[in-house]
Amino acid sequence: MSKKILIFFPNTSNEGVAPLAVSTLSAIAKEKGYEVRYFETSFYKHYNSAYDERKTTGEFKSFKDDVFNIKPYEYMQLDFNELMEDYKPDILAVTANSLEYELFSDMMKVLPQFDDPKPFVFLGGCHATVDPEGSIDNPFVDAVCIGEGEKPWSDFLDAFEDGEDISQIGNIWVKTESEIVKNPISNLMTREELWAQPLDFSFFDQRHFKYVFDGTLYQRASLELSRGCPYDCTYCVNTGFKNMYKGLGKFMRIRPYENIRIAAQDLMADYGVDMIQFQDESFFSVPMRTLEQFCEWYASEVGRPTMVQVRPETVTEKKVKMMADMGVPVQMSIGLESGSERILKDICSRHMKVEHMHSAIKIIKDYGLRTTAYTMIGFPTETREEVFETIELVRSLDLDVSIMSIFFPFKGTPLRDYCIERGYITGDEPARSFTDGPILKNQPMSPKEIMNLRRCYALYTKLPREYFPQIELCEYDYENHQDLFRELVRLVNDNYYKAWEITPRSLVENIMDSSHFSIKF
Ligand code: B12
Ligand code: SF4
Repeated sequence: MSKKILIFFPNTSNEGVAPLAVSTLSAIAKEKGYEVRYFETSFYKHYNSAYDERKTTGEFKSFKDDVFNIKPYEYMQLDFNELMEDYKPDILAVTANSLEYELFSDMMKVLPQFDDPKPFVFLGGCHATVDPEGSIDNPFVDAVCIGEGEKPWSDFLDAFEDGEDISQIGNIWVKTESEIVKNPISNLMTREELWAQPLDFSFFDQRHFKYVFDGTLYQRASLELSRGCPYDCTYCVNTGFKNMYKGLGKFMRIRPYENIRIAAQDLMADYGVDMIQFQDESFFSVPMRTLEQFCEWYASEVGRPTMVQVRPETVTEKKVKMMADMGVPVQMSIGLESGSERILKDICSRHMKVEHMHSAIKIIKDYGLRTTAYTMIGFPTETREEVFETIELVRSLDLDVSIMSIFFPFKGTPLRDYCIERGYITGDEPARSFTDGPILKNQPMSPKEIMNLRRCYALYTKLPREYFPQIELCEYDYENHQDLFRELVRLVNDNYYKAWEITPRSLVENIMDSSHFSIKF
């Protein structure tokens, strides 16, 4: 009988996220003959998530969790326990970033004890990579995978299947009876190896694919054109990954052309995908020839909307024109982070001028592409005046969507070390969402001021200046001005996100398989 795997994604949001890690792990395991099932926590109501918060503060409009069939939070643990008891997996494979790791740990604590043999709990993903020590110390974890998992996972499954020694595999730390074996990190995979395995999207239903873009409902899926990022922003986990992999191969790899063509064709044919989101951290960092080939191919063979993420200083008219010439709707997400050049240079190590951001956004808008920009608040040493430099920058850019997050010093990032050295954090604080309160101590702005400013970000950046006195009332005394706040958010929603609107009826009619949706209309 084949061995059984349960892949577990402890998602902390109600967005239908379809992680590429799940598709990768599952494809490799199934090819080896393992039986694979999947459990995710995405469709149990998570309260106070960043997603909810952004909707109530007017940063974006979303239809998703209003129509998804979301179960009460309390059912999440019950369903997980029941599945674990019924299915009795040999391996529990967990993929988690730092927020999800916290949820995983909490859920394992209330899982009933297993009769021998208990499942082998294998943790991988971003959190295990940036905090392998903390992760392997977790009493529920048997092994962690650091960094890229394709090869270690494959080697592990071969050994596990045959009952062989699993303690000598590169990238894996594993508990044995006497010790914790910490194997070194192997070389990064080459671009040929990295995407060799076709992905398995079979665990994902309509909730993971549906996406509204400019008033139309699409079937969206994710792919990578490249992996790795050439920059070194101090707040970013990628910088930690890059340092970890120093001397172990090329960090930024470009996907072979034929490989991405086939992957996209499969998604369109098998899952009816009509929109592709590229998960590359810095889409315009691929070589010009790759981009030319991409645009030619995407326009002729896919011809559907797409979403990419770009750095301001990689944006040139030539590249944007190529994207626009594809003749499909394109959304460009762009990390601005701050309107203060001091914060950008001295704190974030982003050596760019505010004028770069202006020119990048101007080019993107001139070619009629949609813009979504990301900013942050609560950087170490940031002042209120600097936050207003960010707000003024965003106002002047007239973006389609802009989202502000509260800075959190994730493990593995240089800015975390900076914060610990200066006593701004102890280093023991659990990860928290980008809309939860800040954790840095001894800052020019109090945590309350940061929270209040973030809450009013959409208002400050979208509404005409004559509303500022009213916004200030909401900012300084939210408790007594909640009605006014809701009214101002309604104003933003009604006036700035019109293109996103879609009627519930047409939504339902568009959904091919409505069994996963609760009809509330
Ligand atoms: C695409 C992406 C998203 C997408 C999809 C997320 C997803 N879960 O798939 C969206 C937009 C939804 C998203 C949202 C968020 N994201 Co995000 N995201 C990314 C991004 C850019 C790429 C991830 C990806 O698909 N990589 C490709 C896959 C194949 O790689 P992978 O997931 O790392 O998996 C590999 C290995 O880790 C390993 N592996 C993974 N799991 C397992 C399990 C086992 C058993 C084994 C053996 C191996 C293994 O093998 C895989 C193949 O090599 C990363 C940046 C990055 N470089 O990772 C940030 C990143 C993961 N995101 C981050 C954050 C903070 C978030 C948010 C919390 C932001 C927010 N507050 O809204 C949310 C969380 C939402 C959620 N529930 O997932 C941070 C995480 C930091 C941290 N320490 O936790 C990252 C690292 C960004 C950054 N540079 O700081 N994100
Ligand atoms: S450009 Fe983006 S992905 Fe790259 S290091 Fe900076 S924040 Fe991270």
